[in-house]
Amino acid sequence: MIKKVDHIGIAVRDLEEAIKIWESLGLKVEEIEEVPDQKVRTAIFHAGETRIELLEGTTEDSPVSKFVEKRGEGIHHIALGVDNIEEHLQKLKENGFRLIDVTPRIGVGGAKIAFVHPKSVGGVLLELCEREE
Ligand code: CMX
Repeated sequence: MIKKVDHIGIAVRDLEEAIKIWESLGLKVEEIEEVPDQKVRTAIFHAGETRIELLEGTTEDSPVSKFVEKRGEGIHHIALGVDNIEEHLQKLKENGFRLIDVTPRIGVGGAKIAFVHPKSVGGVLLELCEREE
């Protein structure tokens, strides 16, 4: 089951500068976490129930650094919260979606995550995310 939009991922050049912008909007940063496996540093906010993750690449070859170089800062991905990520990945695969991750990895906050290629989702990088609530 798809439960909700788990979060919106926003690619930024400089995490501290981006935090200032989002705090000026009236949100409060809750946590800053580095995820070496994804080569990102992330700052987590909540706007009501909606989680927002600012993402800064930590290496030149980070997917986020490459995105910012090529397309500039902005919305990087949308994550759908699901209850059984392996089952969802299997369904998407059967329906012809191009999976970036065939098996889930561990992402921000210890969630199980997997990405689906934007070329098969109408230009949107989609993340599936299963987390303990
Ligand atoms: N949203 C929409 N389109 C995107 C995109 C994004 N985030 N990133 C790349 N694209 C587009 C590119 O513009 C390109 O389109 P064109 O061919 O029309 O120019 C196409 O997808 C392929 O891009 P590419 O530059 O050839 O491929 P990359 O080497 O940049 O890889 C992607 C793109 C999506 C496969 C790679 O970024 C990836 O594997 N992402 C998943 C992991 C990830 O993003 N981790 C960081 C976040 C981690 C977290 O939140 O925990």
